[in-house]
Amino acid sequence: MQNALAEARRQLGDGLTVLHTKQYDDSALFGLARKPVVEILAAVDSPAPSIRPAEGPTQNSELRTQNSDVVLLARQVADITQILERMDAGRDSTQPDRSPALERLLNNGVSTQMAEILTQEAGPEGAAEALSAIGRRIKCSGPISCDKGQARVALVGPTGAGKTTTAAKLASHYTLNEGKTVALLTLDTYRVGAIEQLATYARILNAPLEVGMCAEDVDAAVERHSDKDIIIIDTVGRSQRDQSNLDELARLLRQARPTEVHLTVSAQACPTAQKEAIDAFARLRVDRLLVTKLDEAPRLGILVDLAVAGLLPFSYVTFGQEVPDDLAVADKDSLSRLVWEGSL
Ligand SMILES: Nc1nc2c(ncn2[C@@H]2O[C@H](COP(=O)(O)OP(=O)(O)OP(=O)(O)O)[C@@H](O)[C@H]2O)c(=O)[nH]1
Ligand SMILES: [Mg+2]
Repeated sequence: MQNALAEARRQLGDGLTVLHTKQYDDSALFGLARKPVVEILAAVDSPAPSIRPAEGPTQNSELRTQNSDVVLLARQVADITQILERMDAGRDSTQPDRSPALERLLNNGVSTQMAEILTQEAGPEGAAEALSAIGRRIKCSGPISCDKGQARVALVGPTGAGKTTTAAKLASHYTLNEGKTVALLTLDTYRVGAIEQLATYARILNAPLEVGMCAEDVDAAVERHSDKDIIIIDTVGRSQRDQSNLDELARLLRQARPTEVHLTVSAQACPTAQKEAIDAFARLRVDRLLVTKLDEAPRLGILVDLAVAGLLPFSYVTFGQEVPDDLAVADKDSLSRLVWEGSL
């Protein structure tokens, strides 16, 4: 990390602002030649335009003094005119001048830094330009991929994010709408009622439910359902601050050899908790971001910050408690519009 920061400073200068850092193992070559990778997202302020004193053609000191007096007076007049214009427009003169686009993004919950970057890129007014600036930051993975053999799809994330409900939605959708064979595997033997919650859905769908208490259980369950198109793996909710329990979950999950790991975060959680979750759950090799509870979130601008913080593609979004209806495959244009509109 230190080397990477030094390199960033060498390339961008000392005035850089680090927006985001992330460290992970590169799992190229089937994990044989794993090496640590450090990602740094940094911004550099462009230098402020320098104000030059008016250049007079004369060397005469009296004239130079008059010149600088005129410059000073002109600045004061300009300042007063600006204040009067703001008062005319009924705006608070103590607030910095914000473009409508910047104002809108901030109201929608986009972070100040991100909103400024987006409006610099898009210009002050245009919705189309703002939408494409947002869209450039949002990547989507598409739905569960079953093309290359069995998909083993794990949902991990903080407590109460909506993992079990989303596991049920996915299982219902793929069983009822896509005609796939699905097995459910839960690694949540910790929370009271957790197994029963998923068992109810499994019964309705007539899908097998396996419980993985230890590595051997998980191995056996995966083996037993090797003929299924999809195994959906629900996991215990863990706080992003609980490192040792996260390690334990990582060990158990590895045993299931998931082909996709979706970090499930609630759109309604506070931005700091969402970003902490992205950092903490990275050790579980998450490769997709699944955002729940869009219906409950008052300000969806945060989606663009999530996209940049995680550098992960969005997989699905959920927007209600109905199984399986309140689930959709994430789509770049719709997510960009949600950031621009602010809510559903
Ligand atoms: N409004 C709304 N509620 C949701 C959505 N998804 C899940 N919920 C509700 O959120 C609550 C928690 O959902 P669970 O699926 O149990 O969450 P979990 O992540 O499995 O929770 P733990 O296993 O305890 O970590 C339940 O009341 C769900 O009905 C959603 O998209 N919108
Ligand atoms: Mg659960």
